[in-house]
Amino acid sequence: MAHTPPTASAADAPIHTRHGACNLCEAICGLTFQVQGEGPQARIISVKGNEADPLSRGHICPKAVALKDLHEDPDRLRQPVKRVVEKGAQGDVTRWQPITWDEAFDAVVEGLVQVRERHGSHAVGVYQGNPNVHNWGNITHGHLFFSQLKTRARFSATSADQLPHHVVAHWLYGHQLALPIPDIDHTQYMLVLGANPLASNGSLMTVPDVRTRFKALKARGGKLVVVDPRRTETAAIADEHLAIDPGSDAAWLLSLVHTLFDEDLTQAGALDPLLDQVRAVREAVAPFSPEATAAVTGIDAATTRRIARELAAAPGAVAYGRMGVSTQAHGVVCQWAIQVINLLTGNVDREGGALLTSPALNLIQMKLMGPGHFDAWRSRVRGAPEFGGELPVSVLAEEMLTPGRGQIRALVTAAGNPVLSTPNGGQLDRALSQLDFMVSIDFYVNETTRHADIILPPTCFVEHDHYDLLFLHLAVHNVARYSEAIVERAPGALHDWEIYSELARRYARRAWALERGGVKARLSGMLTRGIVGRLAPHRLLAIGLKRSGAARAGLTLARLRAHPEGIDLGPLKPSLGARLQARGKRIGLLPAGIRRELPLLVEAFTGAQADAAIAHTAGTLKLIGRRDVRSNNSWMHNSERLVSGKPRCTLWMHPDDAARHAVADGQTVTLASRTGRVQVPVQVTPDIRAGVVSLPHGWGHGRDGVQMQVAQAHAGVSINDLTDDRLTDRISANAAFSAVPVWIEAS
Ligand SMILES: Nc1nc2c(c(=O)[nH]1)N[C@H]1C(S)=C(S)[C@@H](COP(=O)(O)OP(=O)(O)OC[C@H]3O[C@@H](n4cnc5c(=O)[nH]c(N)nc54)[C@H](O)[C@@H]3O)O[C@H]1N2
Ligand SMILES: Nc1nc2c(c(=O)[nH]1)N[C@H]1C(S)=C(S)[C@@H](COP(=O)(O)OP(=O)(O)OC[C@H]3O[C@@H](n4cnc5c(=O)[nH]c(N)nc54)[C@H](O)[C@@H]3O)O[C@H]1N2
Ligand code: SF4
Ligand SMILES: [Mo]
Repeated sequence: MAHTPPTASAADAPIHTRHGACNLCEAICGLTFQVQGEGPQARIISVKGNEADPLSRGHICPKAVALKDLHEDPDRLRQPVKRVVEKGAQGDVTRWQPITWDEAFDAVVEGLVQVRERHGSHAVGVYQGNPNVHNWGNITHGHLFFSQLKTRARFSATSADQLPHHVVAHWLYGHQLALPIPDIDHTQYMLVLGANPLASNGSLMTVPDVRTRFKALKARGGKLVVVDPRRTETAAIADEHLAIDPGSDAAWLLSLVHTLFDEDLTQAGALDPLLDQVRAVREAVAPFSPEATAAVTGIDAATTRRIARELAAAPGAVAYGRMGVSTQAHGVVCQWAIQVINLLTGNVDREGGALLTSPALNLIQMKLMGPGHFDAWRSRVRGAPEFGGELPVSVLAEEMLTPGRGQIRALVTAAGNPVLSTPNGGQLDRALSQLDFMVSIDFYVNETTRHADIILPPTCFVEHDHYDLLFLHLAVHNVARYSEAIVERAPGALHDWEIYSELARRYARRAWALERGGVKARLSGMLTRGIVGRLAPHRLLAIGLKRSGAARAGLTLARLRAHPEGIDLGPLKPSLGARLQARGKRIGLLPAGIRRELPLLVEAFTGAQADAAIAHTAGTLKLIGRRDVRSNNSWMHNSERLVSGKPRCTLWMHPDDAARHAVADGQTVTLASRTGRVQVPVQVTPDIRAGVVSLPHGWGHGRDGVQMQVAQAHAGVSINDLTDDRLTDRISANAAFSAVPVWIEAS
């Protein structure tokens, strides 16, 4: 059903039903809202799962209802603000002064242009946070502004997350977004490493209602195996749980590949004719027998060999690894090995294995997203490689703190909270306070944006329309879904895309003389920005559907509007082989970056060094993360209903470790690392591997100047005050959040 037409907006005003989606996490559940009244005063009175949604089938989690809280949150900024510091008797007092949009845009452009004029374009940095990929207006219009900054200092949450997936997809399949998605609804065997979809609702696997899908997998005789140092919600419902030692997954995965060769289990299936360098992989993994790596992984050789056999024998099996194996020292090797396992067992591009999706608007096929490039340049201070034009966020603070040409002196943060979400956030916090100029596009004064000179607040999710440009590429079932805004925005409020459009326009005018290229190139840039900038995302969607051929097949914007619950486009089908062949491409199984890396790991994973490393870390604990279904990274803790109940920011510790450190359940300890220390209550539980402790991320709202009252009352501490910007994936420099050495300090 489409929007019911507006009528009145009093307290006894009629109630309307509106269908939309939830954009908080990758599950993108279909929602049904009850809205009372009309116009900006309308109130959301209920949020439920939409049973008619072909993907989410009525699923919902507690966070969806908090979309209403976000809409009503008195702490949410509704007008641009400027930070004013006044000298008071007790020291400096910071005040946020409301300003007009006109003043705000001019101040932002002026602040950025001045830094660029004085220090060069790379002195202006950009950090784009996670909601950028959940809010389509940022994807359609953000680049109009950011591309003009002509800076290499581009950063995003990608390098605190899934970067290794993109590097491997780029190497193996020729495109950063060519990510085969587990066919969870048809597989007979699923090996899950470092992911907890029961809490996260899936990632790089858009899978609403994952519990029901796992149940169905088991009901049809399939098997679920979870590899995680913690007995997670997902591990608890699995057939088998292997509590691996954090950070050692690469060794274990290499042993699985080793076993596939060693026991003659490879059968590459339909993609076999496209595979190159199979023998080279066989040779490269030869040293990593399950017997040789067992000491490092904590998984005995017989189990490893059995899992390899089970994977090879199942009629449709898939290995899937996410955060826990991405954000560690060997993230790229892990993700590479996972693809190799799926390829060598014939499970890539096979029903029940891992397949590419067929979204109505395919960013790869339409060439709207580039294939990616790796190591085309490196960061100034540490020499970390770029990927796809972005540098890893682990180097952001040092690029601000280290003097010299190219030092970052101004920053734009867009829908991100890097103080709480990036490694060694405490250092970044200090670095932000030293910038010459900072602007944040965000609706909260939070741990990061409190450093901004200007904050530009966009509308919130229920106030704008939505088409999932990205996550429909990652869904376990093909659907197309467009939904209108649920409630009308307040007068004068701007959507993210409008903010970018206006910033792009004003920046181009002011920075005309700084732009590279001749007058003609600059004019054509202005023309594109002028045209695209004025087209709302839904107009671009309509054009995209026409260009992609989807409209000809009946998928017009009008039809999508008529079906806000979504249109079922069917299960995943093999297409990767055909797409590669069409481009004359083959799959080189051993990319140069991996060929160089594996020999360097032999000692650490199998030799005397492994034993030495184990002995060396004996005095410390290994820190890992944790997600809870009621949190959403760092920014939904201002909803009372999501933070009520027992505090969740606790340190999980195994009873053996608690006994060794003489720590009781509930006791507050000081946990320290190279980068910082926090005080946190301990939760003693057998559901974590001995020697490992776990803290959730996204907490730590107690910092001065944060203006989120509910979150501050449930502050918790930030795990990223302990994680380390120097601990990164050896290949991509992605943040390594897993297995950070920490210790308990005597208090
Ligand atoms: N409720 C909720 N849902 C979310 C989010 C949220 O914050 N809250 N965030 C969203 C985002 S942005 C993302 S990217 C996804 C992430 O989705 P997931 O990848 O499913 O995220 P996690 O729940 O963090 O799962 C990571 C798991 O890895 C384990 N782990 C840690 N270290 C290691 C290791 O060295 N080896 C192995 N094998 N396992 C390890 C942890 O114990 C944890 O269970 O979730 C999304 N969904
Ligand atoms: N130790 C550790 N650290 C982690 C992780 C972990 O598992 N462990 N997980 C990592 C992962 S997977 C991720 S994705 C990152 C997330 O890292 P970030 O993206 O930096 O952090 P978020 O908490 O998602 O912050 C989102 C910000 O966007 C704002 N926002 C929300 N919606 C919108 C919108 O529509 N428009 C605008 N303009 N702003 C909006 C919010 O107010 C908030 O300030 O954190 C990473 N950090
Ligand atoms: S699982 Fe929850 S947060 Fe994620 S999309 Fe669905 S309702 Fe929203
Ligand atoms: Mo993420």
